[in-house]
Amino acid sequence: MFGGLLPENVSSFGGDIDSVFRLILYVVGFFFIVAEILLVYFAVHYRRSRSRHAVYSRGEKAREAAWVLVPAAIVLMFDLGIDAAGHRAWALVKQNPPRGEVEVLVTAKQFNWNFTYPDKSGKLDSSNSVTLENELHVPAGKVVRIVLTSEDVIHSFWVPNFRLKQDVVPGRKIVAWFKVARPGTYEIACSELCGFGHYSMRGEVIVHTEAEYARWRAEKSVGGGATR
Ligand SMILES: [Cu+2]
Repeated sequence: MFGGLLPENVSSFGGDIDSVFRLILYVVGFFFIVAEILLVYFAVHYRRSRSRHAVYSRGEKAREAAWVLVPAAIVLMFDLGIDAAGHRAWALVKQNPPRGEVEVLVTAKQFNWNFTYPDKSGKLDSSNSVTLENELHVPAGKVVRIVLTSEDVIHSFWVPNFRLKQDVVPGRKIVAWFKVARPGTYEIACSELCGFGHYSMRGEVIVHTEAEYARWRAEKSVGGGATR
């Protein structure tokens, strides 16, 4: 249904996010079509005509209220259904991040993404840790845990192909994660208007095969255990 409309999903939880998108599209789409059909029907059916005159109706309070309350209750039921489905996806993606097999510190600043890797002894914040600009290298098939922080304003870390979007807030360290099965290069964008260079705040996630990633780590002196 979304073929071609959304960027290809490559992350482990992307399918769950897409099913929430689809559910919302179906529910909202259904009510949109019903409302538009009724709108046109009423406009045509009750148009001004010589043979019929307008009537003054005092109405009945209960019946009038029912016309509002019954549809409101129906819409609320659908809404709760969307909430329940959304909550399942939310819990999976945001609430209990799995233990990371690779950990990277992401520092956003106007208008770059800095990715810091642990040094040989596994420390993320030492003077030997390795920092790359706008390039996030990760292995395929592993849980990658990213810790997001900002040096200046609020940014938002967005990888459309992963269905991952997380605000990056100065003064806070927010954890996010992803797991991607297929090697490839995927675009990172900032999705929070953060200043005049916001449009240029982009980077790339390069998902390597495990062997390639090990080579890359050796080359860059990135530490942190076999994968972490
Ligand atoms: Cu930004």
